[in-house]
Amino acid sequence: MADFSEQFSEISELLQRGKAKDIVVSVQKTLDGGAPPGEILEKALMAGMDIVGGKFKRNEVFVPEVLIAARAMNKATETLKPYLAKEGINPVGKAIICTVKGDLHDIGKNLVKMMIEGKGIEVEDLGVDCDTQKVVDKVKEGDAKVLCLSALLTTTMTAQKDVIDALTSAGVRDKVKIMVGGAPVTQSFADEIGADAYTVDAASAAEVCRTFYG
Ligand code: B12
Repeated sequence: MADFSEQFSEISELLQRGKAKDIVVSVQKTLDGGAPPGEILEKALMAGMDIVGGKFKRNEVFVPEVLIAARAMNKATETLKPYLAKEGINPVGKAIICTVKGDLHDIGKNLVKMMIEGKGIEVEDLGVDCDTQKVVDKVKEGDAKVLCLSALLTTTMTAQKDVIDALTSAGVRDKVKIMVGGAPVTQSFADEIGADAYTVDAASAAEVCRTFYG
């Protein structure tokens, strides 16, 4: 088994420094060298973002640095996408995803979207800071079987409950299975707000999502 640890730390470094162009080149080179895409995601990109997260928490870096690291992360995951999403040819069904009202974090959402697409499910992305009413309208109009709600702040995770309550009031709660996630979200919070599923990461989110399509 080849050892890609040097390439992984190079990618992690580039992510931390927010080098969007260089990281794309480095990820592609590492893929061409035979590294498994899932390992690049976990051991290089997520590992790099963890380091940025730690520094952010300790006030060693600030919002602008985190933003450029996030941009590099999104570019790098775009490069990985065709390699991760290999299963689906004919979509087995549709899902909706968004980051809830008041919340601008989209890296986790984008990863969940990508992994679900990899299971052959078409995903409509309503973006970040998504209005609760917009989600309700989409569920009403659409043929989506699953709704995925992402929240990264303790102050916005309650908006996941707002969406569920609004769907219930609109009489369409049972049209969709609702999955919730994001760093502050837990299984017990998911149970408390009446979500159908919670998972801790994108890979298991995709596994669970796929089960809702029979
Ligand atoms: C990047 C980042 C930002 C970037 C976001 C850029 C972007 N395009 O996303 C910017 C700079 C904009 C930002 C801003 C802020 N941030 Co911020 N940010 C982060 C950081 C460093 C990383 C988040 C991330 O992308 N992680 C990597 C991804 C892959 O992980 P993830 O999102 O958790 O997703 C995984 C799982 O949770 C799961 N998942 C995610 N969504 C879903 C959905 C479903 C349905 C399922 C099943 C699973 C699932 O799967 C994913 C992949 O495995 C975190 C620190 C951290 N360690 O989390 C802070 C953090 C989330 N931010 C924080 C804060 C405080 C803020 C600000 C308020 C800072 C400020 N003072 O302005 C603002 C708020 C802006 C807003 N209104 O949203 C705090 C939140 C504290 C709290 N408990 O509420 C954190 C924890 C940092 C800290 N320790 O203080 N931030």
